[in-house]
Amino acid sequence: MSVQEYLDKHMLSRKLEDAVNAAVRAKTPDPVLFISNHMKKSVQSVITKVKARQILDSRGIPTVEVDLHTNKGVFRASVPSGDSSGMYEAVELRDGDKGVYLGNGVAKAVKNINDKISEALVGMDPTLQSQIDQAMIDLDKTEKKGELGANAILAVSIAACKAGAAEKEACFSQAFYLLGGLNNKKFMIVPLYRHIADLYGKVSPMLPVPAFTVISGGKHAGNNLAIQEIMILPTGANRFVEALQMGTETYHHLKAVITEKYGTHDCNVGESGGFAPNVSRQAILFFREALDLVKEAIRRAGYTDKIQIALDVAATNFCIGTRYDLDFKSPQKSGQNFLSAEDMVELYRELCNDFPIVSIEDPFDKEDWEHIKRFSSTGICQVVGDDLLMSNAKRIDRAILEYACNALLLKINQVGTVTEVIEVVKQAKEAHWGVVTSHRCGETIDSFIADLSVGLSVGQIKAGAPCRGERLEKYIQLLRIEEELGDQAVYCGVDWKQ
Ligand code: 2PG
Ligand code: MG
Repeated sequence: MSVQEYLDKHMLSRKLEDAVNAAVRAKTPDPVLFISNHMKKSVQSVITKVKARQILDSRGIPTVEVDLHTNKGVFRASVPSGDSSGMYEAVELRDGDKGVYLGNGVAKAVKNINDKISEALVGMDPTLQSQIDQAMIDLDKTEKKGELGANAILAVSIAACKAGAAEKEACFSQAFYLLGGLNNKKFMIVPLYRHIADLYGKVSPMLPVPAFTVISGGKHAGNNLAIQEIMILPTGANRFVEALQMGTETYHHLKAVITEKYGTHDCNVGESGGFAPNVSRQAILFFREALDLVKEAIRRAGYTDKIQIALDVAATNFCIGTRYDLDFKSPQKSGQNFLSAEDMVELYRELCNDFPIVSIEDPFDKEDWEHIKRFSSTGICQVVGDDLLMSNAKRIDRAILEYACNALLLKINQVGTVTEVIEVVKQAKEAHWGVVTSHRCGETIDSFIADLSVGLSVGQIKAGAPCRGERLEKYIQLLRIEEELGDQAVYCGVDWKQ
């Protein structure tokens, strides 16, 4: 092909002329940079390669990280993993070779990305999220993504979402320039949360209320507390930045309260950063004593009435038959600390009365539909289904039909693609449920769920304590988003149930 033929084929002189005109109209101080950016943006973006690697999550357990290459850049994502898992969630593919990372390696998932997924996605437009996700679902061919691994598929799906947002920025700003539009970068950026809102079908972005884990127990800590998490919700803040400050100050006051009562060794933290004190071992005092510590910390911080409390009981972990063993972690069980489901209903009722508890997650075993329904019908507080639902569309359907709970705990790695995540959020919102976007105990520094919570305007996010890098990355991304939205930023606050 001659040079002239090449220029004609790619309409280069026209594109160059457009770029020069746009630079003149924009009165840019740096025309060469402007023109080169403009030319780059006039090229349609396509996926050119998908490259994965095995990394470690915050617990030191292998997980998947992916670099999705387009002809415009490289977009990185990684996936979390948790302690609880169940038969209804998407399958996390692990190698199972006990001699390597104790069987937890993800080399197969990585290979699936580098070979099969990369080959299937090369050439696709990253803005077409649902087509990308469908291509991976078709390639996998199993109901729970067990062939390629949900950990492989989700990592690519998130990276594609990031690439899609970046590409929209290009198209959007090009349209502005061509229309002789604004030379103001602020108007030209399509951030990730906006792209997610577009994929949902336009919702107004909102900053969620954070549920900071301040006390850890259950499987997340080595103390004697059966309940997995006690969280604080700064619903009385006016902005996210204020919520972060309130939560963090209370967290530090709690450290002092625990130190005074039990000594510094009880300030060790659990997997999500909550303190892990050993509380008194009598059943009725069990929850109450931990809640007293939190209530006192809120008081000392000066936020009584502005901060409310949420619990993740994760009761499946200590349900034995039809009874709940509050001493399940103790090697010297007294045998005194069993409660029936009826006792548990009564206990929750009393606790909600005595403490500002507004939300309880998994108050009963994941198959104890009868008692969760009974508890939800009291209307005392928000009842969140986590292990109960496993973010599974069919389980959510059943729970909606049976009025089993009234909020979804959204764990994106139990779903497996961004498109399906959006679908389950729609499902929950149509039922007028609350939605809590959730981290996992094994996290990475990927902050995708922060953008997701804003883009889908879910109202609530739980991402652990206001400390430890992998938890903070989510909260700090929310700070950045609030800053970027400026006057347009809306913090859910008292409207956290959305
Ligand atoms: C939960 C989560 C997050 P895991 O139960 O809500 O705290 O825990 O990731 O261990 O399932
Ligand atoms: Mg939970």
